[in-house]
Amino acid sequence: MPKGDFWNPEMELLDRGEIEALQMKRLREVLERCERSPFYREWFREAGFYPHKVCSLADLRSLPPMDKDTLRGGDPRRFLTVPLEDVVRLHSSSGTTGQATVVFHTARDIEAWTELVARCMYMTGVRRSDVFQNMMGYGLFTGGLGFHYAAERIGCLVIPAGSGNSRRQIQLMRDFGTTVIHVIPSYALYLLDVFRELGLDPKRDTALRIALIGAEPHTESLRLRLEESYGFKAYNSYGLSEMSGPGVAFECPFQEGMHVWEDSFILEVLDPDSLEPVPVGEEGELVFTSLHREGMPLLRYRTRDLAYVYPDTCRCGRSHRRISRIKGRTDDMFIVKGVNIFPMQVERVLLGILGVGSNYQIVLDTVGSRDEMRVLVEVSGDIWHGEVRELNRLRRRITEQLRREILVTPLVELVEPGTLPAGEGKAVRVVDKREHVREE
Ligand code: DLL
Repeated sequence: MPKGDFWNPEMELLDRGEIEALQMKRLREVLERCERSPFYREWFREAGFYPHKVCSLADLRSLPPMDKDTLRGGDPRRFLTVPLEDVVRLHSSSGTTGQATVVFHTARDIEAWTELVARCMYMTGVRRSDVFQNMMGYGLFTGGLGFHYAAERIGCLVIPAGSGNSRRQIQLMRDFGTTVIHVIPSYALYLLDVFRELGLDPKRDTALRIALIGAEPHTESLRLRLEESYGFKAYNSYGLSEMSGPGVAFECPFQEGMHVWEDSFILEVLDPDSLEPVPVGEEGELVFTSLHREGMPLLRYRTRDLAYVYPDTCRCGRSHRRISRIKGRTDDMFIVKGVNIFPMQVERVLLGILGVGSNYQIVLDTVGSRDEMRVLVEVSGDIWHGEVRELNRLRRRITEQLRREILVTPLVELVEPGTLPAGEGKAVRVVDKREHVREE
């Protein structure tokens, strides 16, 4: 039961020594469990890794880290450490089938995840008297259901609004006195325009007091702009579907970095090239080991996300270490409207379409306050010099096939062969001019 300012004081108030002892105990259990999975048995054998010999967290480092490609390479059921009958749900990373990674959950996994997200929400001040409007997509994406269950666990009145449908979102907020929203930051920014169009001022015309924002990179200036315009406090929320989803790291009321729940995850910050730990305070790739997942534990999972660990302890009294905002990624994935997209998905679609030439570029921009994704596509010479009707048909076909693949509708512009930059070194496939992801 929650006490005072803490949802789970027993876990939240562990000191460093206690956290590390608990991690070691849980790690041993996880490693033992992993030996039931065909994938891990093979992974351990290939690496010459003997789980029962692990006596310290440092010993875990003799196991090579894994990444999205490890997960994608074959049947995801081979990671299971329980019979399939014990699995009650699957989720996958936002994005689409080609790139999605599937994660299986048992009932106990869902329970542990719910508790973690409830802990995050409660930490920011969400209480049972709140009206919580969940403006994130429900479904395979973990943002919707992850928060839904947690908010119900706290006892909020939950409005499962889902994403999109801006006018209705605003109507719901006003009709039911929404006090807390869960929203993608770029969408929260866009919604301000809709408030304006309706002649409304969110500060005056809503009861909003807290926003939980995450699932995509954003800057401190974006947060401040949202806080100022809406009159709420906005808390950064980090997670990834491979580590269950949201609830991995979250800001406390001091809003200085996100606490990683180290009773549930082992955090490593590694140099992405050497895979050696970087000194505290230095930026590196976040690598997580899940400690509470029973169905499909993941060991040393490379997130590709870059951040650093704060050297000092937080004034809030929690010793769980804090990570900075996500500074970028080591791969070329980008996120538009909360959806993870790889340039290679775009390329695959383009190259499968007759009439598409040899070069393309993805340009991301902020228009008004919304993300805009443009795909510039060189077409073949005969199409370019042919009929306008054919060009329009090709543009529609590309748009539709891209939408199906990446779940976002881009603006497709067809350009003359030879007009896009090419030839010098690596192709620049993505030009990101968006305000909310640029470093301030
Ligand atoms: O985005 C889980 C989530 C849902 C987190 C709702 C927060 C709120 P995926 O779809 O698997 O899961 O995408 C994970 O999104 O590796 C980061 O690159 C990025 N990301 C998530 N949260 C943040 C954040 C969910 N607060 C990928 N800041 C991660 C920056 C974020 N990037």
